Amino acid sequence: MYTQGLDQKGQANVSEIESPEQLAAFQARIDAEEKIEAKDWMPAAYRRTLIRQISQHAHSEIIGMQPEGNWLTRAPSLQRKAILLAKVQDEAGHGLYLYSAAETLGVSRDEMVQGLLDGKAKYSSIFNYPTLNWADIGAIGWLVDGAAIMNQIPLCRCSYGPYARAMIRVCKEESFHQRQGFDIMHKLCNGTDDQKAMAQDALNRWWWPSLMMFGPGDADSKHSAQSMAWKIKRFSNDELRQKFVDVTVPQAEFLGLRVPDDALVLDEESGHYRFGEIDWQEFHDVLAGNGPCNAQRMERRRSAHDDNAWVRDAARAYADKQSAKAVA
Ligand code: BYC
Repeated sequence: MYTQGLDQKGQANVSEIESPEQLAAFQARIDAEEKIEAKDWMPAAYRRTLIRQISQHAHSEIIGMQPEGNWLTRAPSLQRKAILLAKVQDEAGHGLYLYSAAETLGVSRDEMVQGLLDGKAKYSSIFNYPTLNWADIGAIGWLVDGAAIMNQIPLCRCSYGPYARAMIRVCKEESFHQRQGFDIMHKLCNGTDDQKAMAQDALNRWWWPSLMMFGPGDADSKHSAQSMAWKIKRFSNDELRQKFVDVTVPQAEFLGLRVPDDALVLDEESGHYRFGEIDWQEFHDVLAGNGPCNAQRMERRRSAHDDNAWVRDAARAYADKQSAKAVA
């Protein structure tokens, strides 16, 4: 049996006695590409890793609504506003599927949300950067959703069934998001000189943070080896980052934009782009809460949670009434 809950650091608190035979049988199922389902036996550390990753992923979707929500009232046309509204609603939906997938592992949504509100649980570094103009919405769709797809398509083959299945719909929606972002960039790049300059400025600001989304380099990624052995992750952080650069640089060229990296060069032999050094100090500063918008994002999330307490109270009162009726 396992005990559930989150500890002081927001990590799943799971304890269990595990025999070498159980662990070997579990790894054999993983190696045979069997899906692990919610009621199956699993090592405590596998459960803990999934709760950590899926809840951080869910928090990212929810916090990720803020930079784009900022532009809902300022989108340049009714059509752009409707598209952006649909995209931001999709992100909320992704958060909900992911919280549900994590709940199958024995942690409650309330606990996960509390971990975020208390600042104990992480969310993606990328959402701590500001959206200063409309081109940033294009850059987010193109680069941030583009990076998200690169990372998330392999998660559709994750060994944990509920997470893998949730990711299939998420990825379909992310593909639409990426296309709408590219479409915004394309329009701007084919517009006036000022519009093209806006697109270039947005690329300049979002390029490096998008590369950081993939996480620390493989040598510094403390969870990767185990997560890959468990087939939670199918590719390493650096492999996915390289795939993203290889796909995205030709797209920037097609738009007539310059990727802000003097070291960027196509290695003809390998077919891969070599790129410059990522500023890991900036990444760690953002993770430590010192990015440009960390405080603002958390303050907004906490106030939204408090302002909407009445919705949770009303839903709870309704559910209580319904279950009282069912008993009567
Ligand atoms: N930001 O050992 P590592 C979206 C943390 S949502 C913050 O490599 P792992 C979208 C990492 O958690 C985008 N923290 O870890 C939404 C770990 O910390 P802890 C989110 C990061 O788990 C709306 C430590 O660094 N996507 O796409 O093997 C609109 C060591 O890292 C970051 C997901 O969550 C980061 N960038 O690999 C548009 C996808 N990177 O937990 C778009 C699912 C690393 O030990 N998650 N850290 O305190 C994953 O694939 C993996 O968790 C990661 C990290 C690749 C992110």
